[in-house]
Amino acid sequence: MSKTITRRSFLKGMALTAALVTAGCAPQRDTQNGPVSPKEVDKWCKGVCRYCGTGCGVYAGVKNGKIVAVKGDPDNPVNRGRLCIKGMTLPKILEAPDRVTKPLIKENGKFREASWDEALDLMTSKFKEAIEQYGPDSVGFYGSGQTFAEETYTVQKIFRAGIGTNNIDGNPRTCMASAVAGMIATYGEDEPSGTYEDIEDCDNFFMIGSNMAEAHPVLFARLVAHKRKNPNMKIVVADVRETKSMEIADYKILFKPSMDLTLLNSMAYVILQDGLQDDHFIENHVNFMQGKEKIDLEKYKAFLAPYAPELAAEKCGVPAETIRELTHVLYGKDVKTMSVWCMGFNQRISGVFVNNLIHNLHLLTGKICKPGSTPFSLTGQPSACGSVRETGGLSHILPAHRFVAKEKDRNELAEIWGIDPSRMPSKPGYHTIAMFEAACTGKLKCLWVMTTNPGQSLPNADHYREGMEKTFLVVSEAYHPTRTSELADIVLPSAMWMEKEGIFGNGERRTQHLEAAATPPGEAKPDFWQILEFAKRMGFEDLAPFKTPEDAWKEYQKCQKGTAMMLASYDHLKKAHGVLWPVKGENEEETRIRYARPWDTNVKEDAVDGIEFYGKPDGRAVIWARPQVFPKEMPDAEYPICITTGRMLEHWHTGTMTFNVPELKRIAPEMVVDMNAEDAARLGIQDGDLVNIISRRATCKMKAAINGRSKPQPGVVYVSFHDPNMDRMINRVMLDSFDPGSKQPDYKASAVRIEKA
Ligand SMILES: Nc1nc2c(c(=O)[nH]1)N[C@H]1C(S)=C(S)[C@@H](COP(=O)(O)OP(=O)(O)OC[C@H]3O[C@@H](n4cnc5c(=O)[nH]c(N)nc54)[C@H](O)[C@@H]3O)O[C@H]1N2
Ligand SMILES: Nc1nc2c(c(=O)[nH]1)N[C@H]1C(S)=C(S)[C@@H](COP(=O)(O)OP(=O)(O)OC[C@H]3O[C@@H](n4cnc5c(=O)[nH]c(N)nc54)[C@H](O)[C@@H]3O)O[C@H]1N2
Ligand code: SF4
Ligand SMILES: [Mo]
Repeated sequence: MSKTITRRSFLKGMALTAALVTAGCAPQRDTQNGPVSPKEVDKWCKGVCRYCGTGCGVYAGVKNGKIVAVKGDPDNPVNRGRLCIKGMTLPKILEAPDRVTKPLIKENGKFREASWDEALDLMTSKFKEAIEQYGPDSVGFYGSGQTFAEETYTVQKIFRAGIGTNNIDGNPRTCMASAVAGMIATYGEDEPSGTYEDIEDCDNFFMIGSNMAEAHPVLFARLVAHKRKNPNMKIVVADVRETKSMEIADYKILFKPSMDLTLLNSMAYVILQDGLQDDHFIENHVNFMQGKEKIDLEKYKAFLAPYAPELAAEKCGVPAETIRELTHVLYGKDVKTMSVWCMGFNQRISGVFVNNLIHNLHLLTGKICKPGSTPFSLTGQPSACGSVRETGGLSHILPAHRFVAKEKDRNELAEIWGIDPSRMPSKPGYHTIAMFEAACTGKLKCLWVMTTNPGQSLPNADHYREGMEKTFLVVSEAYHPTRTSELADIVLPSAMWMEKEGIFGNGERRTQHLEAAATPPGEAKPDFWQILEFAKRMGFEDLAPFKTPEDAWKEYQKCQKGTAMMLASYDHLKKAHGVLWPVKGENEEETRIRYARPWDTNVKEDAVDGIEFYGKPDGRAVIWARPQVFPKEMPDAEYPICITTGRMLEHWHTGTMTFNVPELKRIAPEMVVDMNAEDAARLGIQDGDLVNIISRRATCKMKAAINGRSKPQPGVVYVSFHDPNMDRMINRVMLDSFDPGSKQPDYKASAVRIEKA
């Protein structure tokens, strides 16, 4: 379906953005002293919003050791003072009544308060016991893209070089693993070549598998502002449901769930059939691959033949003439195009393949390495890049984009860390699903979970929750109870956001420093402190000789030397409003575009066109021939509907923080299931009726919304996963299939039946 924008719908889109994003200050209510105005604070401390991967700069207003106000940082290029509604209400997450303020130990099924010494002694004795009896791979750590870089860097070092296991994984596996694997397959290096500035530099914009209006609202505001200045620019939004992001689209494309591989291959077909490709770029900067085999352009064309628009149209649900038109609009000659995607691509059984396919379109047309022309993978969490992908926070990667599987990489690290290379475990660790499955089967004896809530966020949740009960579970949390902390044996109370100092790295390679501005409640302690205490008690103090996060950062910087991923120094980061890596020279100058001179000095001086994809041995990026893959669970007679899940503007993931903010809770007090009006009518369901969502795994019960926040196509329903209520906790329903390459779960396609409750 293609639709051209009317003036009225664009204005509606503008009004929407105004509601989503506000500039300026947000005074917060000081619970003791009544409202404070931003002028009355003792000081403003520089930091970053703790929610999404956009990475908006903030100033936190502090009064009597508490954060009582927040304002957007006007000098931060990401947001120039703007914040969305979640950013505006940040201080309220700190003062919540369910903050956990003392360590808790579970005894006979009940939690009791304990001292830090008692909790940490118990924790480390259990870890030591398991390691002694069952070996180092019987313990694990499950972390997050919401930790600080110093935290994950330190903990992964202790687990690998100390305990001797690669059982370090985290929620970016559920989020960014397919984007990482996609980029490594295509460029040999992780993380995007472009930056957010490409939004302002592009002529046309393609959003697919992303709902920026709700998930990256400040970036969406930048896009709307650009469109306002350039009314002729074309915005294409493709999704399996009508989303808020479509309200500003010139082309709204509704395609069949999981059939975007067919759509993108069809667009590649049109590029080559209509001669839109950049022959010089292809000749100099690209290889073609199919499986393990290097192929040529002719063979790639033959691979694409079954995806001709006339053959693809019916399969993906987009008319052939629309596929042709879109391809010309987005990838025609002499237009600068930015394409963005997020979980609609990554959270799929074919996540890596579909990532490759969008890079293909840019590589075929040479729309990369130039301002305004870039494929751009949006990152979800505030520091999935900075704190996990860069520090080595997944079971198969090591700090500074190194790999566990490469002996050279392990040896390099051993040398930097001053340890014998034999201490670096070479056996790959558990990826997320394997880790929680090992808890279910009893192989994983002890698990430390930090800054993530897998008891709610893992698919097939009932199953993995059983595993969490079985294993000795330690949970570092800011709140209690959560759907994970309730299953814990020990809960460690954590300082959060700007109650501690540290570094985040956002989705555009921007490294940013957060000042410690407020005092944590009760005995809550920074996660970094907890990690150092753990190291000390486990006998690995020598591996973490750090007093401050800055000490850890300095050592981490040594790991970056000589790699393509040089980050800025602490001193520089404290002053700057974020710095784009790789930094170069004495002034630590940032890099706007990777793989291209003059920006990226990792590129050889004599590289053709000043472009080199240096992650690959021959400096060439790869165009991959990747076929359509179908989800593991397709709708059938018994479960005829495809359920897809995701997020809404006002809430964050498992809701621990945002349900604590009255303004946000009021707007969306509970999650509902968005349904298509035709489906609802057929099933005798009216707006607001309670319905059962039944899958092969579990049944959830919630209200139906018809013409609600989003309008799914017939045969599709949508639920946000924020609600912790067991009836509405949608991950109980979802299938735990995952991409065989990236091991990222498919949260975007399970089969269900809907019945009026
Ligand atoms: N308000 C808010 N913002 C957030 C977050 C939050 O919890 N709340 N979380 C942050 C995090 S960690 C992340 S990862 C990002 C996620 O940001 P997004 O990926 O933008 O958000 P989602 O809603 O998960 O999914 C995006 C879209 O994928 C679509 N989709 C479903 N099936 C398919 C399919 O087969 N193909 C394609 N192409 N698309 C499909 C969905 O309909 C949905 O609109 O948001 C970040 N920002
Ligand atoms: N159905 C479905 N499920 C999904 C997804 C989906 O699209 N659909 N998306 C997946 C994705 S992309 C992601 S990123 C995950 C996110 O899933 P999770 O990471 O499990 O969700 P969060 O609510 O972000 O969990 C963060 C936890 O850390 C706590 N916390 C906050 N600050 C701190 C701190 O400083 N220290 C400590 N120790 N704790 C802190 C919060 O209270 C919260 O409980 O969900 C995944 N699950
Ligand atoms: S757009 Fe993201 S980073 Fe910016 S204020 Fe909103 S939630 Fe925070
Ligand atoms: Mo995410």
